Amino acid sequence: MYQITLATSNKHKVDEINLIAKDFDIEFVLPDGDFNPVEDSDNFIGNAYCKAKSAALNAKTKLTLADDSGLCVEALDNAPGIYSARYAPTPKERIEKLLFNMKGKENRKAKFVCAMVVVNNKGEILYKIEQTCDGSIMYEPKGEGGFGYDPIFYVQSENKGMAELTSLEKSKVSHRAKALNCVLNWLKDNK
Ligand code: ITT
Repeated sequence: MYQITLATSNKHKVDEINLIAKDFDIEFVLPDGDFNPVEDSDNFIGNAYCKAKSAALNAKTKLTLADDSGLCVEALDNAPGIYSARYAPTPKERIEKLLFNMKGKENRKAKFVCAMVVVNNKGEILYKIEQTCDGSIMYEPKGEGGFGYDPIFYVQSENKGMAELTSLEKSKVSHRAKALNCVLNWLKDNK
C-alpha cells in the first residue's frame, strides 16, 4: 500500500477521493492535528499549493496532495470561485446567498473547478492539474447526495442535479474525479 498525505480538513473531499481511487493501492494519510493553512493566492492552483506545501513540511510520506476547489458562476463574474468555502458561514446560507444573487439572471451557466497539486517533502511542486465539471445553477435545491453547492448544481453530462447522483456516479463525473484521475495516472510512473 503506497501512502500519500492528503492536505485537507474537509471530510467530504476525503470520502470522495477515497472512492475515486478505490481501485488503486493508495492510502491517503491526513495531516496531524488542526489543518487550516492560509490560502492567500488569487487562483485555485495557487491555493492548492499553499495547502500542499504547509502539510508537506510535517508529512511522514514522500508525497503530499492538495485539492482546492469551488463553483464558478458565469453571470456572477465567476463568483464564488476561490471564495466558495467562505461565501457565507454555513453551506445552507451559501446556497441561499447564491440563489439570491442569481435572481433575474437568464444565464445560469456554471462550472465546478478542482485544482490538485502534488509536492515532495521539500514543498516543491511535482505535478499540478485543474479540471472542471460543466453545468448550470438550478432554481431550487434538489437531492440529498454530495456536499456544498451540489444541491443547486445541474450536471450537464448527466442531465441531473449533482446531489441527485449516487456517490459512485459523482465519483465518475465530478471535477474532483477528473483531476484525481490525472494525478493517479501521473503517480503510476512517478511515485
Ligand atoms: P480544505 O481547504 O481543508 O481542503 P475546504 O472546504 O476549505 O477544505 P476549499 O478551500 O477547496 O476547501 O473550498 C472548497 C469549497 O467549494 C467547498 O467548501 C464547497 O463549498 C465547494 N465545493 C468544492 N467541491 C465541491 C463539490 O464537489 N460539491 C459541492 N461543493 C463543492
